[in-house]
Amino acid sequence: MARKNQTLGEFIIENQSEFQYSSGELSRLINSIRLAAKMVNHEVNKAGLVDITGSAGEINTQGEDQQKLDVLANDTFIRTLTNREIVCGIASEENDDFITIEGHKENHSNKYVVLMDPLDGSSNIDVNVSVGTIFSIYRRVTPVGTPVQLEDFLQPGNLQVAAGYIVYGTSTMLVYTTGHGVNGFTLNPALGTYYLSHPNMKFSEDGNIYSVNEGNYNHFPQGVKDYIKYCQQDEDDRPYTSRYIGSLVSDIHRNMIKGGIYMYPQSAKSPNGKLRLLYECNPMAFIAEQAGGTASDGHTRIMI
Ligand code: AHM
Ligand code: MG
Repeated sequence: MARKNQTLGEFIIENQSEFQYSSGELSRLINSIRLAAKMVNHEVNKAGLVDITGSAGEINTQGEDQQKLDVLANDTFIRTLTNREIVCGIASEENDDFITIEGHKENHSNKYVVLMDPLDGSSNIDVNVSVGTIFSIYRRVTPVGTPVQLEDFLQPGNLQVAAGYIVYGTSTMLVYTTGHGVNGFTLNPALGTYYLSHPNMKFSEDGNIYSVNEGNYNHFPQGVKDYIKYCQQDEDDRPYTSRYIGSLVSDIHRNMIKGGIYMYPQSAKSPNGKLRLLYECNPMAFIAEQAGGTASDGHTRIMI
């Protein structure tokens, strides 16, 4: 039973049994993510004070200019998860290939793989706008004790066992689901402890926000253009309000709390849309559905 203001540590222990495979491993994994998120938060908060903003001078596997903080967040999450020998594999938006963790233990029997976007929206860092981390957790499908394979990572979204995000905003929050609703924890930076501030998060039924990069409007499919015009019409409770940060985690976090829709449709620049299925769409879809919302690619449910 979630109690407001209980710590994330207490919450994890008390709710361990809700998790269908309940071996304690997933709890330890969420604990490691909580630790890495604290370290990344510490670095993000120093942006502007020390030389960590701007480009790292590399292009990542997605063809994008890596920011210094992308690299730092990526290293922090990978190091924390690897050192604790808590997972058997990691795939990151910033790495060309997945990482196999063999472990030092005699019977390295970790069952989970983590997929992550370590610092989403990082182009916003230089201008002091919220960024986030997104993670998605699956049980491996290949035999325990053997090196992970690509198929352990390329699983359909509906097989996720947990997913979450951290938003580094005016305060830092860790929000996650294991398929039993969504809970949000706010970091008290003085104590380094997360407290349950948003139990059982649900999309508001009567939201009036739409979030989309309207700079791409001319290239959107006709159906999307019609929908945007619908949002803008003077009728009933419309026009709706347009809010777009350009930081997926923050945009969805706000829309979940206030009620609204987030869209990244295809455009000339991004014929398949911009968001990545494994690192962004699947985890955010799991959270959205667990919060009473829906997540679609415009035709079908994302979590298939
Ligand atoms: P990133 O993973 O390289 O940071 O890109 C993903 C981000 C999302 O956070 C955001 O919703 C979207 O890209 C914004 O794209 P655009 O600037 O084209 O509107
Ligand atoms: Mg991203």
